[in-house]
Amino acid sequence: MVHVMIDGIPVEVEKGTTVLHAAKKAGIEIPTLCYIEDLIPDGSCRLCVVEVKNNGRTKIDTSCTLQVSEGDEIFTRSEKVRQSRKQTLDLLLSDHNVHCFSCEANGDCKLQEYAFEYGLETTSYEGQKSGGEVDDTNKFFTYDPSLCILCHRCVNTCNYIVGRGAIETMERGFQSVIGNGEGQWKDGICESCGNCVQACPTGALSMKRRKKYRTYQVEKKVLTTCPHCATGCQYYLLVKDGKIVDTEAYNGPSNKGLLCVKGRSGSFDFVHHPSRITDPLIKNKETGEFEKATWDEALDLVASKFMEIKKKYGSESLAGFACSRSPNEDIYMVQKMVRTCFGTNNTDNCARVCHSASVAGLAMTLGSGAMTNPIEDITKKPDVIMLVGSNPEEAHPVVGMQIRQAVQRGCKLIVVDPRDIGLAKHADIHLKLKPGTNVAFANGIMNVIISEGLQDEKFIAERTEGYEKIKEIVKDYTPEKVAEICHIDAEDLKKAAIMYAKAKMAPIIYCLGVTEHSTGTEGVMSMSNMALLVGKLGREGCGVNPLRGQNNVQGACDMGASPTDFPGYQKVANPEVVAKFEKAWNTKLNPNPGLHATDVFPAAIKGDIKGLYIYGEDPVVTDPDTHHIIKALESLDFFVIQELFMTETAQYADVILPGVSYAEKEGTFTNTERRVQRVRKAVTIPGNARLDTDIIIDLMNRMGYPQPHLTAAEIMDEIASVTPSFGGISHARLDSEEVGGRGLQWPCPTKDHPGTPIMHVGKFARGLGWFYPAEYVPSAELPDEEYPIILMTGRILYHYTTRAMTGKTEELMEIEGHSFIEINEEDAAELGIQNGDKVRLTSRRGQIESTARVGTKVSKGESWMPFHFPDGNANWLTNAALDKYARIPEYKVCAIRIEKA
Ligand SMILES: Nc1nc2c(c(=O)[nH]1)N[C@H]1C(S)=C(S)[C@@H](COP(=O)(O)OP(=O)(O)OC[C@H]3O[C@@H](n4cnc5c(=O)[nH]c(N)nc54)[C@H](O)[C@@H]3O)O[C@H]1N2
Ligand SMILES: Nc1nc2c(c(=O)[nH]1)N[C@H]1C(S)=C(S)[C@@H](COP(=O)(O)OP(=O)(O)OC[C@H]3O[C@@H](n4cnc5c(=O)[nH]c(N)nc54)[C@H](O)[C@@H]3O)O[C@H]1N2
Ligand code: SF4
Ligand code: SF4
Ligand code: SF4
Ligand SMILES: [Mo]
Repeated sequence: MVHVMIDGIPVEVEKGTTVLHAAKKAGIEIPTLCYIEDLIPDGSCRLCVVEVKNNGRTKIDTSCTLQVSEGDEIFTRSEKVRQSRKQTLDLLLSDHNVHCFSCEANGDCKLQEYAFEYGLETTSYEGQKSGGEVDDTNKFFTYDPSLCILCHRCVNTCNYIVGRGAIETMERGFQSVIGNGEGQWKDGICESCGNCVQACPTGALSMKRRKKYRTYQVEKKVLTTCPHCATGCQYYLLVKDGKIVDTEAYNGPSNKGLLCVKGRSGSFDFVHHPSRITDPLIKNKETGEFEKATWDEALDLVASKFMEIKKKYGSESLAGFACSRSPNEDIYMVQKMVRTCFGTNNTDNCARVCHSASVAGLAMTLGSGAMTNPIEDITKKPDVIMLVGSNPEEAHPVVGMQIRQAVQRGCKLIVVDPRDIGLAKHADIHLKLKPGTNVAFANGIMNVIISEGLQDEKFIAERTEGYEKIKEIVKDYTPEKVAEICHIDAEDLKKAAIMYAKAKMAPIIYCLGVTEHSTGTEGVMSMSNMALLVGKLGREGCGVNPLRGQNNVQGACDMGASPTDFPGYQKVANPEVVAKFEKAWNTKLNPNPGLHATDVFPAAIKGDIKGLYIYGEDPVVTDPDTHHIIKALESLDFFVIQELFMTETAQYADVILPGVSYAEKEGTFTNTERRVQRVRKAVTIPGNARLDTDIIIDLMNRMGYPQPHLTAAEIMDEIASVTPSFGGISHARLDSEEVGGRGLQWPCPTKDHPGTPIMHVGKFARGLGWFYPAEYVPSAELPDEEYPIILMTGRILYHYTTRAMTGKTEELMEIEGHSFIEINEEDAAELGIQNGDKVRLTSRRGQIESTARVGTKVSKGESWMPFHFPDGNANWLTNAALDKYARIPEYKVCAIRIEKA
């Protein structure tokens, strides 16, 4: 420890601490312009200088670089210091276009703030300002060199925090400017995340939307959770005149002050979009047109129709799905309505088509289907990361940024993905395996680990079961055999196995490339098999980590929107559980597990399901084999959807009930780390739309279940009372100083429990970890002469699922607005297809047109396309083959034919 005096205050800090940090500890703020926490100091702005006296010597130095020495007497505001800072600011202003009144950053500029503080109105230096051309080629922001003080915060942020390296300091004539090397901003690899803009202390980098407001006009800033992916980034919504005008990243536990382009720029246009449905709509049976109705008309019709169907065909002829984009409180009420009023367990959520294989698989092998370790833990600590079938740079971009930071820090990266995803470039080993062969790959890894003697015998003996069987099975999966099945190099497989096994800390991070297969659950269990074998579970920097998809899909599963589970994974099949909920909800409940969402559609075609309630999903766009989904919806007697927009699916509804978006209500989302975080109301409800929970509660009452009206906070109290793992969670606690904006990670059984960051420490949730004996089984539909190419599907950075929300942000549509298909150059050559050509794609189920992107991103015989775009949606082609355990469809593999259109 070192002892120093700062402005007369004695401070004790660790050796190696900078003066800047020591001052902070003493509660003294030193002005900085270029400094970024956690990075090696740039020391370029020189504003943070301090005066230090020690052993009779005095010096002026930058506090961000200078480390404290025993006995230092430090002055942060002496006359010398003030003069030095004034001089620095004077110089900065000499080359700064001081037009503060018309500058968008007026009132939100550190240079302006410090100039005021140090009494500078203009510069004392005469002469020409260097200026330079404004670069406004980025869709969302502008760079104005005449306002740039070359502090490098933007470059350092992009290089070392975002890890993208899209910009640099360049010499242009006599002057340095910031930009993308040779061309303009748009020509580089910038992903428009805007983190550099938020880091800029002046107006040099400025969001274009700031033209529409000034900081002092912002009437409130509301801290909330991003409504897109399950990273759970925290940010403020900035509200002016009752409308959201901007966002500002908050230093949340999973996002560390970062956002991706969708969170920063694609999360509020949709809220105020004119296409929002704001009145209940009933379809006129004769004209087929929707007509506005009153709430009483609509709710009476919905309640009476469902009760009529129940009377005529029985409870099991009804089903209701919950929306994984909506808060826990909403989802809890939806499943409660289905169970208490419909009288069935036919309830589900989009996890069915997403990570149901994780929920089922990890519950079987470990006892809990959730991500085992927090994001910070698996990106800051490990020495190896194994990334399987996950494209976090696009699908969980703020996790992707943290993985890029890990690689920069020296962490090794193994990427197991059929495509050259962005992170493959940063990987030490990229196993570009054939789609649908994950189980063979994992068995191959285990074969190598065992033949090298790298398995953790102690862990296996003390904490697992089933080892002998899996050992027998993987004997057959020699590197050579696996190399042949997976189309990879046997040596690379060996290297990857050894790298993973020998690592001190190594998490497996995986996503839909593992789950969305007809053998998805076995794929997931193969992930836990690998981790069990080397004892990399239940401890720091390790684990088996499914990156959950939707902002609240973890929550939707936790809240019991599941045909087999009540809230908190309490089983419908257990009569004691049913009895418990009968008591809590004061009604008789159906003891039979329900149908999975993917089985509900075929059941509707068969006539077994007659009435369907969908709360915020768009299966016509997102479920596999669109023809069969439309046929199912058309087969229903009565179909109701509760939505924000007139989606493709909504068009098939008999009644549309307008709900509200995340920015218009209170509640909670649970991110992929099992972290329950607050969603807060920023703006008022538009038109005649109503709170989703109020709609559900009114319906419950009209269907004969006496459900009192509850606020979101009161609903959470009810959830806590029936869900042991949520026992300690309440809105009041989440808002409290104790929790400090960090959310609570379940299991959190009691009000004084701090939450559980890492699962399975010391003991698995199921007792012993189970090695599942998985054999490789090929995908359901393999290429043949007629349909010779494998089609994989997935997502891109700029759009989110159906684009219901991101599609309302024009700039995102301008960046990527159309369907495309990635084709290997050899296949393209054989087919006479060139980059940019229109192509016709045909599978056994349908035909669409799209545009070819020819290259080597996918291997020969394989192709890939997103499902975001209506002008050629992959789901007309995909195969509804289902996994036997989780009933998840095989979105990642089907066979198609490609022709020039
Ligand atoms: N921008 C954006 N982000 C999103 C979403 C979005 O729509 N847009 N959706 C959210 C949702 S709902 C989810 S579930 C997540 C999904 O996130 P991810 O699962 O990361 O995204 P995908 O693009 O579906 O697929 C991931 C990768 O799997 C690879 N893959 C395909 N087949 C195989 C295989 O057989 N084996 C292996 N090892 N890999 C394979 C693909 O090449 C792809 O790179 O993203 C969430 N985040
Ligand atoms: N080919 C292919 N298809 C896929 C996938 C794939 O990889 N390939 N991935 C699958 C995956 S992982 C998923 S998760 C699904 C997603 O499929 P969906 O869940 O169908 O897609 P979303 O676009 O998220 O639909 C959410 C809807 O809810 C509405 N909504 C949002 N918030 C609220 C709210 O608070 N209240 C109300 N009432 N409505 C709200 C939105 O307007 C939107 O229309 O797609 C699947 N489809
Ligand atoms: S927007 Fe993001 S990717 Fe683009 S330059 Fe700025 S930090 Fe880098
Ligand atoms: S653009 Fe902003 S952050 Fe970047 S160097 Fe210039 S002033 Fe600093
Ligand atoms: S990473 Fe996900 S949660 Fe974070 S801002 Fe982007 S879309 Fe939102
Ligand atoms: Mo998903």
